[in-house]
Amino acid sequence: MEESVDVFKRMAGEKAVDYIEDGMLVGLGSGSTVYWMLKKLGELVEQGLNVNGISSSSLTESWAREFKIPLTDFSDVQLLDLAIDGADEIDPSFHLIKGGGGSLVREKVVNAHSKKLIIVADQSKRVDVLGKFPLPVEVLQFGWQMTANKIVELGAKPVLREENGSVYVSDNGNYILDCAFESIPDPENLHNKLKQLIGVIETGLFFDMVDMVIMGGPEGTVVIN
Ligand code: ABF
Repeated sequence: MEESVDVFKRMAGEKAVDYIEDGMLVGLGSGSTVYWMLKKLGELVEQGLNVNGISSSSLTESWAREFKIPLTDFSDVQLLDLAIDGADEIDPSFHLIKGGGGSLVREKVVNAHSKKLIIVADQSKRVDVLGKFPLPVEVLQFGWQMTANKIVELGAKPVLREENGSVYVSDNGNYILDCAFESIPDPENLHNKLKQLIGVIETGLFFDMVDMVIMGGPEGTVVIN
């Protein structure tokens, strides 16, 4: 089972490079599905494809360097042609939960400054209503307990993320609260309420951004737009 999920991620990630054209500025998302996109893109770059990427996490940056994908940053670039990213949950309206890998803020910055966003995922990420996956919310370290209390008032059970026995610190130097809500039928409304709380930097709810979803599953890759 574990093995087939990896195969589905690989199929979706590799398919996404079909949409990358010569000369494009590409937002490079994060996660294990995006890894396969990067690997394939590296092969195309070696064969002469001319692209420049902007990474959404330090791990993505290290993979991009490994695969010799040229990188740039927002000091040089106003708008990307295409961003390709993963997701933790995708609902039928293409609302997303992201941030399981801890890079939600940079992913949102990159995706928001792209003309087009493609999400790559294995089919297990598809849900009817968001919320089974605890919603990652990036918060300021200072006073994070107060921020967590306010999030409880919105109906969640926030848990401070840890990694290898230590508190997890994002690429931006912040903490992440993984917030279990019963379900999230109105992602935009919840996002707006969370963003009003002092101490909340960003939420892992993404909406009105996705143009296409490429999903890997037993039937092969399915492109939904
Ligand atoms: C990133 O990759 C995150 O937003 C998300 O947590 C993760 C998706 O997971 P996967 O590793 O399964 O592709 O885009």
